[in-house]
Amino acid sequence: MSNLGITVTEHIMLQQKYIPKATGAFTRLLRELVLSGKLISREVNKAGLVDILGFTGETNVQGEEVQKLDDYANDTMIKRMSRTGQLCVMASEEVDGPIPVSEKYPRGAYVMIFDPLDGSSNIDANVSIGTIFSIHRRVTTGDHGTIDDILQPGAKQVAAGYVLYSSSTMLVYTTGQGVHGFTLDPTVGEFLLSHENIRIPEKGGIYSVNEGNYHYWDDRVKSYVDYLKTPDKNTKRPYSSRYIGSLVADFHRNLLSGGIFMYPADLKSGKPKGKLRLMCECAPLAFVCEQAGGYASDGKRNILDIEPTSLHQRVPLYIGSRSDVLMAEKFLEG
Ligand code: AHM
Ligand code: MG
Repeated sequence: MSNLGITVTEHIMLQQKYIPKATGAFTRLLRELVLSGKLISREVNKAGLVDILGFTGETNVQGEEVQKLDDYANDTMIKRMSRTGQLCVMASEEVDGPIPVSEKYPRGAYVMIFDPLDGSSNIDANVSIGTIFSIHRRVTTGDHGTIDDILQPGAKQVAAGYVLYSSSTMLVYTTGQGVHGFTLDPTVGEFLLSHENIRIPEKGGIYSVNEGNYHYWDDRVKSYVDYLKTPDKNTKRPYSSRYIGSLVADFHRNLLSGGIFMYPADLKSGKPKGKLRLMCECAPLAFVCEQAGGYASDGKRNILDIEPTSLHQRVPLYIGSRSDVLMAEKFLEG
């Protein structure tokens, strides 16, 4: 019988039976995450109606202006996830260092890293945005978790996914048993399974990149993008260009349709530098992508194999259909 239509909570509980010695702790954690996604979705949806749009006037650790919805999403994630008693420490794109779990709550065996509202520069224009999350098992043994629990390679993730706030709100997640997508039915307030076992096409026909940065790219990146635009019937080129400028939305479209999303290193700051953050953006999407049959690279190596050295580390990102990302790596070899 098809599972379509079952709620995400039922799905998480069904998945639990595949995890040896599962105690239910992980299930409780994911359930709270689902609720956080619903709360953020509610605020995003009414953003145009109440005085919640606009800047708070503060800058975050990345030097960007913080918007009120970013604040709300960040607070919601921290408060709700702390209460589960399943986390020992957290990290957020919006917060400089590790976020301890309040003394009021017990500490648990997991670590959560998140980008509370990715693509938030798009909020004012009603463009899709998303929450990205990554869960690891803790590796330290003290009372509280530490930065060592956070700085683990993506390959160690036990779960990852995102909530996409768009024409409908979707939750997509993996616990290493494939990738599953749920659409929020606002009439009943439940995420219902709508995309079971998502598989990304081996090769796509879309490339997504901010081509305005072309002149700041390395020649090898330019050659790859030029190649994608050069007509050739055998390899179905030219590819179509699609770029929203909202990572979750760009990634999600390519996950379903096939293609490659890139944020190459550029020379805007004088030295080659990627924009996207390894821990809270690239690694979780890389895990989702790999579980769907795709691949994510920094141009040379698997994103999931990178040993992080700092919490807000940025890396170049090439992610999507396997054969397209492998082709990008080939071009970048030089
Ligand atoms: P954010 O986390 O501050 O919102 O920045 C990340 C966003 C991604 O969603 C998107 O892929 C990228 O920045 C777009 O960058 P650009 O405007 O340089 O193309
Ligand atoms: Mg972000």
